[in-house]
Amino acid sequence: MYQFHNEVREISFDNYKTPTPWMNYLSNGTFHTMMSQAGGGVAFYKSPQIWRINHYRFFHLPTDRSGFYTYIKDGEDIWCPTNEPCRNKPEQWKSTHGMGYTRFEAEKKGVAVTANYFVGKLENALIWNLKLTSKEDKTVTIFPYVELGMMEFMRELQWQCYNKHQLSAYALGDDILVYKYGVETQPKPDETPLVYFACNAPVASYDCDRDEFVGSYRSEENPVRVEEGACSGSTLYGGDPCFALQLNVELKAGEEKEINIFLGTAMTEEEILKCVAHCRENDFVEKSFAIVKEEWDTFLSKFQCEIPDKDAETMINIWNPYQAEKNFKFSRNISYYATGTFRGVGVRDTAQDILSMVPFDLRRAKDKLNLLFTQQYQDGHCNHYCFPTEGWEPVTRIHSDNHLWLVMTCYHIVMEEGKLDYLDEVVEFYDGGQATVWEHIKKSIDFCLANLGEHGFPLMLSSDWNDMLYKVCRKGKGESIWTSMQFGTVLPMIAELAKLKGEDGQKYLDIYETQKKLVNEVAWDGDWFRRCITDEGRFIGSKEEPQAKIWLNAQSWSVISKMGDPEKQERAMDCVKEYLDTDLGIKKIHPSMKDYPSKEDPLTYYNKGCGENGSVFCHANTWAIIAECMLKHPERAYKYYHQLLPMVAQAKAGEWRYKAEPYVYASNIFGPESDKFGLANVSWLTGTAAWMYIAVTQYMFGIRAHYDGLEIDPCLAPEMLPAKVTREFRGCRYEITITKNEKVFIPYEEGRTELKVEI
Ligand code: IFM
Repeated sequence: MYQFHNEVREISFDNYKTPTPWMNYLSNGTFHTMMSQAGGGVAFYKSPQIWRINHYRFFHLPTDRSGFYTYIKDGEDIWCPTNEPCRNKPEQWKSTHGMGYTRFEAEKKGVAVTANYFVGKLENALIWNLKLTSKEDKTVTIFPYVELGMMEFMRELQWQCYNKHQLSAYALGDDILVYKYGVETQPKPDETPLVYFACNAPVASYDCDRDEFVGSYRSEENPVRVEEGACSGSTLYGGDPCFALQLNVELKAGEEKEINIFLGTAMTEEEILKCVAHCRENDFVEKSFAIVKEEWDTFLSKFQCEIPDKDAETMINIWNPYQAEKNFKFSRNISYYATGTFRGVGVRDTAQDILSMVPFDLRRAKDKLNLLFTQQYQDGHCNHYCFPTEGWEPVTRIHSDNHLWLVMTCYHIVMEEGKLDYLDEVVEFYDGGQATVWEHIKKSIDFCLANLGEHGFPLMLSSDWNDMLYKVCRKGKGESIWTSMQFGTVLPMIAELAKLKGEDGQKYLDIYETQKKLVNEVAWDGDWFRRCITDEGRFIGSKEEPQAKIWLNAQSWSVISKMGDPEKQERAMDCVKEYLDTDLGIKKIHPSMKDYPSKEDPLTYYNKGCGENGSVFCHANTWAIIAECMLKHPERAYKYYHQLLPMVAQAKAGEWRYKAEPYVYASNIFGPESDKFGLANVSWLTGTAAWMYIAVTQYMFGIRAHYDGLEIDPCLAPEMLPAKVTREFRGCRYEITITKNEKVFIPYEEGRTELKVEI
């Protein structure tokens, strides 16, 4: 079904019928497209919530419609290089996802088409680079097609019947199609672009009215105009819009014809004319593609490895950092699973995503973190989500963890840079006033400290990292033992920063000691750490409870925070192995819940083994890997890491059980208490991406940035040894060869550009 081609950083598919659409993201930072292996997908300008360009019918059958199609009419034969959506299929076909592009190679009756899709830096447009050849002289008619939608997907669902009459799609001159989303009360009319569709070949005709092009009781599978061989020249001032072009192409035997299609955005018609003229310049497409390639080459070259485990190598060098960058960019906004309708920039999620950007691009990391600081209030707490592009009001729920993630991310930025300057950047508070980054993170600590519960642990507030726990704290008394451990993780970080700044760090270490004592004395259950305390004072995650007796995070973070007494850490992680490991990932809790603590008011409505209720929660697995590395258990760390490599988990579960992509991590995998054990869910946009990358690079390889140098503290199993790693750090290329698990520290030396290290 698929094959990796690591030398060119690609994965190819020889069958379009994957169990679910297997996606890629094409993006220049402003114009974005999510595209499947069969050409389905969705394009948007900046935000899929308010500037979505085409329809993508999430969850509706048929799967993966609509997309970016080109119909080839060769006599009576009609087919698409994307394979979908025509029923008539090419004789030969292959598609490929690469770094920022997706390519289709197809052939039928002597006509071969290569269609390369990407979004370049030079214009905000999805470029479809088509190369056609024929074995004999032929004239074919080709129809590039996009089904447009209302830019605001939610408004479309609610108000389509009226607002569709405020849309227009028309021709600018003879051969550029324009779509105007002119709907009243749209949130940002002045920033809403026009959409254009153009190409660099003569246009015989076009359609802007979807129903004219597709016809009645038909679909994108069999548009009537394609069957008839000609577009109708329709425009649309009210109705359901589309872009379809009719291009009559003469092919000479053996000669290649190149045609480029541009689906782009610009603010005015004048600007569209300029953009299209630019797109049509001779070397525009080639130049644009070269930039995409070069940018990804440069980005990924910052950390590369060579190890015996080739699946791990594929993920570390290519797909894991690529996926993490998409999370950084899109947060949890839009994927095959997330409809891009309501989730903005989540403070908790994004702060974690930034961690994986730190070694790649400090400025990008800082700018994103600064955005999160704008969501912080003077008292130190944060909004939960914000919508900087859409301009909507944020979600203001107060969770116990959001503000603490800011401290961790800030710490890692400073460590990577080896300078304190970032702490002096000034950022506004959400409720007025401004402060330096340093003041912001101190407020995070203050807030946590000001919100401790009866037992002394941080109050859960609206929940901690685990969304499901919102019910234990509805009366405002529930406490989070895990947040105490998160607090305990960042307290030494802020203490170190304070010391570097010449301020008192001891007070943070004192708080740490108090929390640590509580963790060991109050949270310890005999064999593992309990998870939280309900409003009523009931301990969740205890042997005494009938269900959900053990929770993964409370064990892994007892190690990460170094709060658990050493023998308790060991015992807790042994229990993880014993009760939670499934050999296809580690479950988040055991046993899964049903009607717990009561049928009337259960903690969760998730079925057993699904999502938050006893699935393999991949994001949380990363912390177990880190914990095992910190305990110096290389075999166990490797086991947990290896079994979740997407291609490994997929092979083990079976392609048709696992279903999701074998090249990116999923958020969760149905656990053994479900009859769908092994089904992966919510791929691409998940905190797993950032943390899995951190787990392997910073804990398994053990390459960690410190203020005054680079620490290499590997915890590698024999399957990962010997390891050769190239890591860029403060302008120096470190070529590191690791043959054994021995710690070294390399003090930073200014001006050094290359260094070989052998361990
Ligand atoms: O931490 C959350 C995240 O914010 C959204 N997905 C689920 C995670 C665990 O509950």
